[in-house]
Amino acid sequence: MNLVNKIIIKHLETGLEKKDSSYLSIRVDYTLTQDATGTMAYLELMSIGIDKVKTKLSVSYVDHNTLQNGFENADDHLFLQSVADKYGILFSKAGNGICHQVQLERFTKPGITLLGSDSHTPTSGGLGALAIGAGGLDVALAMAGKPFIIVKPKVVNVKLTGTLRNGVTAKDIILEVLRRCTIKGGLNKIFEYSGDGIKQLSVCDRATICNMGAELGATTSIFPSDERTLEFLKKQGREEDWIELKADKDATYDETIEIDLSKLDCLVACPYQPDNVKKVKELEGTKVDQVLIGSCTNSSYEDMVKVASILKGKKINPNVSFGINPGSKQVLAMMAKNGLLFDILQSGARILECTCGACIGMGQSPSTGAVSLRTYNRNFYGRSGTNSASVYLVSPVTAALSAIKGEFVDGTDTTIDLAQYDIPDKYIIDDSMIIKPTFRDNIIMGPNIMPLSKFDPLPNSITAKVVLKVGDDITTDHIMPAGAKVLPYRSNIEKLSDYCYANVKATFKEDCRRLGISFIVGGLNYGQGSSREHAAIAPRYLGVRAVLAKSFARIHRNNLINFGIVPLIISDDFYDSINEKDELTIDFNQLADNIITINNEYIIKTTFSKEEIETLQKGALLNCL
Ligand code: MIC
Ligand code: SF4
Repeated sequence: MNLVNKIIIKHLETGLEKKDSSYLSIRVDYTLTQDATGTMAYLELMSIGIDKVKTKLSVSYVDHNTLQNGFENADDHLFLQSVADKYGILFSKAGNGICHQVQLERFTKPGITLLGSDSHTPTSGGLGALAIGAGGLDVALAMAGKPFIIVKPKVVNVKLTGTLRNGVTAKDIILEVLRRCTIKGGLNKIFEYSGDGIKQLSVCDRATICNMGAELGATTSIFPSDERTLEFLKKQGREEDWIELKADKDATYDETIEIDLSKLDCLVACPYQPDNVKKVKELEGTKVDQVLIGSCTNSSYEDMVKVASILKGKKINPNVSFGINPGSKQVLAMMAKNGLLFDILQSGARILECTCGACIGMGQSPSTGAVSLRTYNRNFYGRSGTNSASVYLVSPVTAALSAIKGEFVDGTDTTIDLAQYDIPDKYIIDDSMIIKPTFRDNIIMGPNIMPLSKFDPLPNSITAKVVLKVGDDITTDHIMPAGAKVLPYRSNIEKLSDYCYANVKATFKEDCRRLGISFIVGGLNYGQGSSREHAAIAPRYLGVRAVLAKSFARIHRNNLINFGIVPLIISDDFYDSINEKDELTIDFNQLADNIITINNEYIIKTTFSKEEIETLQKGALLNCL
């Protein structure tokens, strides 16, 4: 048996007797939320009506909306803290760190299941947990004790052999997986890492790989729990959380990929997708305007040690704006104590908060037409806040070297032996910014926090026009942009919907309003990227009742169903035959039998589960509860 199946079997809600079902119902041990998705998730939790959470552990983080440019975000933080207090949830204050980094450091244990309202929840797979990203409502339901349903995944064995060359890092490994498998390649798959090559990877390296596995569209990624895992947990003072977990010697997999690490180069994901991967060498000499190090992908203490050792005694190129977000208070405190912060500051860096920051467009937008090198995981069009900028994703080693030279430099050009900088003897442990609940019923709701929208049931048939036709790989950032201006409205759908699809079609909201009810047509991998359910709620609020696409990303498909938008998979020919403004009649009379007819002739055989059909018919999952 492989490792994934070992954990799944321990958490199966319905047992193995449902072998023929294409869905699995999994018990959720832990949950996490962050502030940008959390406000909605907790409004939903409140409407479900439980006294306290039923999970073994739930944590609410504040790490995204920390630019308090007006009262809205600060009000959200208070709301989240008061909800956590009432329902028995730990509350990680702003400044304590990025959810995935803190979760890894302080909470995740090997073998647990974790559901998080953030697509990079799989970061905890680096510690041998089965960690899955989902929409806020699914996480709210998990907190209320409901299992989480996934499509039975295919398990892909990623076998790592050989030893990385100096300057080549975990980031380059995941970029290689993305180059080979693409952003569409992971749908309903779990990537399980194995092989001798994993021994050289620390838990933080493994977390980098699992984190960016989200860009494959995968359900999650996971590493075994071994002596490196024990080493990490010991240094976090959590030795007792360790168990050994690995695949059986004769384990079988649905697919296998082999990567010889000794042959791996430093890689870079070019605009505008994380799988548009080239060798850094191919871009050498290209001028760089901005370099940012951080995000939940590459902000661990180990990453910072490598960066500081490269920057020590050097100055950042005068034409480069260089910023750094340590992943957590623990990381920053250790940087301060061990002198790294001094070396980095002296190099000319701007030290930024321990938050998501520029990764979600919360400040640091690059200048017009700039080339921005980031250690992050997403380089989608417009995500940086500057549409004309080109964002490239690289390792911290490549980023630091490039910041000094002012142009792309390959990580292997470093003259420093990076292997000598390994993990510290002990991490600094101080959980004082994690607030324990007192179960007081005193929810604080600022004026920007609006009640949940109400959604009507699905009619038997809808005749309406196509409001928008888009191509392949539409991200949820396209559908519902983030950034400092928009994020404060995550709990105010009416205001938020002003920005829906705004970077794609400026008249989208107006057109939706004029049509009343409408449909969207999309290409392959519709809704990839972020887990934000707002990318379903806002279109639904504007009257969109079905999305017809060639394929859907996992989390977004679930979010669409949860909020009563019917996701329909169409053929290439049918896609080619529909245009914007076309009128379609979609007949839902046989939805219960998984048959949908368009214009009386085009028949779609859907694969909705019984529960999904009920949700769609009732118009939203909350209507079913
Ligand atoms: C992201 O990286 O896109 C985010 C912001 O963390 C999102 C969540 C959100 O939109 O709030 C994610 O990855 O799910
Ligand atoms: Fe935050 Fe960026 Fe990670 Fe999303 S990808 S959780 S915005 S750091």
